[in-house]
Amino acid sequence: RILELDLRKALANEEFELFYQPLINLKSGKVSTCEALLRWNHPVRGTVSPVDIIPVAEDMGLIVDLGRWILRKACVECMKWPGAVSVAVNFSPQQFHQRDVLSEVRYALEVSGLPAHRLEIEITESSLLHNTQLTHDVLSQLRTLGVRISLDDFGTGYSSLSYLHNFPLQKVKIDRSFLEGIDSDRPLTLLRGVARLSADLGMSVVVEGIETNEQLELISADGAVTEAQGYLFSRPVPATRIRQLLNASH
Ligand code: G
Ligand code: G
Ligand code: MN
Ligand code: NA
Repeated sequence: RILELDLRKALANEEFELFYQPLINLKSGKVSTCEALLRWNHPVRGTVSPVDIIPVAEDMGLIVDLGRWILRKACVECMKWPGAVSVAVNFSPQQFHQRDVLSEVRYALEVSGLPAHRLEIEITESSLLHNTQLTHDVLSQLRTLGVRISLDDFGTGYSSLSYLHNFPLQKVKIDRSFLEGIDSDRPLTLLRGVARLSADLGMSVVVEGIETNEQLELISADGAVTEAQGYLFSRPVPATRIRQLLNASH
């Protein structure tokens, strides 16, 4: 387990970096959004994955400060991209439920100059576990601000279809576990059903973890899925690389 002191120092010393992975709009074939993914360039351990960082940062209460840094950095980077490419930022439940989440978001938009409609906030089902008035209020206020909310990793954890219509969400990202075996024998029924339901509820639908052309064809067939993300298009890459990639394709 990572030393907490290390993590605090890392934030002060700017040892964190954001990588970006594109989401492809299936109609236009162009990049619609890039998701920011945290990396830590540890002086001794090398690159540390967010899987090892985020839970520790949550336990020590550092996630709010770290999340603030991530959000601002991602908004600033997005301003350098061509066209109207959006940025998606992952929010941990603690970050989403912090008292002044709305002013955090408003401030990040203000200092970066990024228009609100180019920011997507990715939350997971665990952020919606407490179906309280407060959760609804925060989601509604973010929507009023013009920011879009995306439900990440859908189909893992405590998945409830009721989330899809009980909360004001603009996008659902179907977890890559739904793809397991679809190009061999397992039918696509479940993935297609969730995609169709989400589309009928007025949401954009992303399938994550696309690695092969066969998978891409299978999910594109009935038009419910609007975007795809995965190694087939690009792995997460550093900021300079995503800028080159976007400039070359826009
Ligand atoms: O980039 P990678 O595939 O290693 O990410 C692993 C996990 O870490 C994913 O579930 C992703 O959502 C999460 N993660 C990556 N970056 C961030 C971040 O900036 N904030 C939060 N809360 N989670 C992140
Ligand atoms: O939970 P979240 O969706 O934010 O996690 C994103 C993670 O998924 C990142 O760590 C990223 O590296 C990983 N990822 C992205 N595309 C693919 C893919 O096509 N295949 C696999 N196995 N992992 C992927
Ligand atoms: Mn995500
Ligand atoms: Na995901």
